[in-house]
Amino acid sequence: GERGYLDLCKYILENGIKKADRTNTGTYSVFGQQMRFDLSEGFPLLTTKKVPFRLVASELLWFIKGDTNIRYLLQHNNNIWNEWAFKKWVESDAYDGPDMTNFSKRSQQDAAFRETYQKQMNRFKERILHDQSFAEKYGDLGDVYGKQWRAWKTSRDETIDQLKETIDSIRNNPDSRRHIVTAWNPEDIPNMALAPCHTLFQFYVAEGKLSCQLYQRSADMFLGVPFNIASYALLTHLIAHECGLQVGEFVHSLGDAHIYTNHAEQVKTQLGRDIRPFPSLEINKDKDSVFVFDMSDFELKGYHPHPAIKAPIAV
Ligand code: THF
Repeated sequence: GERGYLDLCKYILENGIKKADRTNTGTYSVFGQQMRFDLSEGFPLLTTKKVPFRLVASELLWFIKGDTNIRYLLQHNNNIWNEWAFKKWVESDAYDGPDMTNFSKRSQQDAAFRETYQKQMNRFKERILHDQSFAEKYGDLGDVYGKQWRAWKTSRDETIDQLKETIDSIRNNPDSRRHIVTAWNPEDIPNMALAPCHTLFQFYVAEGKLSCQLYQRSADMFLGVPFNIASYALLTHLIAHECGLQVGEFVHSLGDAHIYTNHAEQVKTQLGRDIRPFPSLEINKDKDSVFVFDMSDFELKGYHPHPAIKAPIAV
């Protein structure tokens, strides 16, 4: 449960190795950890800080649709993937605005630059929303999650709908040990804005309950992980709902589990807060397929978290 998450954060702050990373931010890092959440005891949306469920849910629906373009996210007022598309845009030949090299770092350190950056980012968002051909070119993140889940390309030029096949196998052959979806497609990685962090997940059916385990190769404990936990918990609920199963456990296995050095203070604030009961999730009973849900089909009951804690995302 949430205690496991907080204990792991504490363990990483106290025992993590100071390690450089792709984003040049610096992290405290450990390798190989696991958390477990019993989904029958409540929906695991952390309560020691407010986690915006709306953003978790719209991102998951975007994956499920097989969409890889941030336009859908922007239409749902979800900004969590903007930086990665923006990076591709400002590094392209077509971009002729002010220099945006290292925009993430510089905007944290330089107020004048931050203003220029925000102006460019807002223009970028407007164009993605209102200019279809611009959106097709620069809103797309490449062969990221949605593509691999729904339309994995084979060497014989066929596509595999891993998510649909996995749901079918849960229904038709629940005892199978092959209910697996993988986003880690080595051939496609050069064509992704970011290599998949949540790499592979497996479902397990026993005693009428559906469990899910995720292997996450790289885990940003403060910003990403609370989203990832809630996202896979929601996916497990949706598939259980479709397959007529109860929810079991979400098992979260982590590779490089890290806390960015510029999140350490925020984590300490969070560690000082007391845990509250998890909310419960209600799903529209009139819909019976994972592929037809929209935002209005989910309702969280009894979510009373501590306030949000702001932190910069590493790009
Ligand atoms: N990059 C890094 N460095 N960490 C990640 O967790 C991560 N992701 C996705 C892709 N790249 C990543 C993006 N997921 C937030 C949360 C999840 C994200 C990106 C950003 C975030 O900033 N959350 C804020 C709220 C933001 C808002 O209100 O708009 C928060 O306080 O939770 C891992 O999948």
